Amino acid sequence: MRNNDVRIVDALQRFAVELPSWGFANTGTRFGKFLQPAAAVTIEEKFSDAGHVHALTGACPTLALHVLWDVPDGAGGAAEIDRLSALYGVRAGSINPNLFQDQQYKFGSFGNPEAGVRAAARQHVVDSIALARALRCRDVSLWFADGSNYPGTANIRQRRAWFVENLRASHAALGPDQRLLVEYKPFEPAFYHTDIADWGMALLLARAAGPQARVLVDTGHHYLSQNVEQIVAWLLAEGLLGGFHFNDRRYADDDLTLGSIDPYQVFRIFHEIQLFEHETGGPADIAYMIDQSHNLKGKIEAMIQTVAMAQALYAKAALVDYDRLLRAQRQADLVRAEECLQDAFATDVRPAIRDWRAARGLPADPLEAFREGGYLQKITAARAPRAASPSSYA
Ligand code: RM4
Ligand code: MN
Ligand code: MN
Repeated sequence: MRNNDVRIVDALQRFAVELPSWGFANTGTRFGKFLQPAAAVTIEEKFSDAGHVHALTGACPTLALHVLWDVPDGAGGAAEIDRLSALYGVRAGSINPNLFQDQQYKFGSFGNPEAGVRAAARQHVVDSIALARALRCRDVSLWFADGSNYPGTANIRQRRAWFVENLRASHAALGPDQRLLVEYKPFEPAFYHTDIADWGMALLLARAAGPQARVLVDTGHHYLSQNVEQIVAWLLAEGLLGGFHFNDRRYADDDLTLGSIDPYQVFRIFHEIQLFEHETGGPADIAYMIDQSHNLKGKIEAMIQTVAMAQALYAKAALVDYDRLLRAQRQADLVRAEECLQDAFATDVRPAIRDWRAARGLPADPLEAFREGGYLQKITAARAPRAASPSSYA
């Protein structure tokens, strides 16, 4: 047990997860939005909410920014972001260009048949890289809505070539310490083909882009029942796993709270990563990020719930007995090998996590502390009176 406590503390010490600015704003489904009076509208409010989550959990030092929604002036807005970072105690994290909302992107961005639109998309990415550099952010994270809805309407190979071209040009704009993360998704908003449909396409495009490009795995971007931890293991082996967008799903890209549907899958992903670290003797260089925007749950409450769940599952994965596991695997001792994972997953890590929090001056139960701390009441009073202002997202 003592040994377990040490492993849990080690795991918590090295685990950090990035919050999404859009997770604090009003969002919804394509059918409607249910507005929350406390939802953040301005970038200052998003920093304030993220700072509060970090103050309660100690695990979220960075905030992902969406260029169009948060820093529409690009690098010109960097000074204001720096001011907010200092004020609220969270740094700017990954920078997310927006290549899907402008009217010109109706038929795609990097894959658009019009050269002028492809050039505009490329320029937006280059500008986003400049913004990232001004903010000392390492990762520029690309998600494309590009694709087509009907067979025969798009030249798939030609679009692939345009993607290679634009990704190479974007990569050329990176500073020496920056990375380009390439996200994949097999459906939505395009429903016949998407230009980067799966991890294999993302891997090939990342390789074609250049040595500082990596693949980003959004846990909601797979076909049902796909083995995501196997993809993670392969990307680790290829040295191309750049980061995650965490969320749970039941059917499609549901963006549900992490671990709410299948906590064992998240555990298995963390297990593959920590086993890789154990075997290679060094940390895997991975950006853990949350990509959730709760529509019905309270936004900050759900974000704290997510962070606490991520910490607990990461800590559980740290408890796998590797010597026993690897021996059992070698001997094809199936049940014993499986038990190694199940024992770790079944361990109650909550007491050790509470102790870790207390030792760092954090509330033992961040959700309870949030409910009792008065922050929600304060921001509701301040934000509710103004006209409801839904975000432009989803
Ligand atoms: C996509 C994808 C991206 C996110 C957009 C808004 O489904 O997950 O990461 O930026 O949604
Ligand atoms: Mn995502
Ligand atoms: Mn998504």
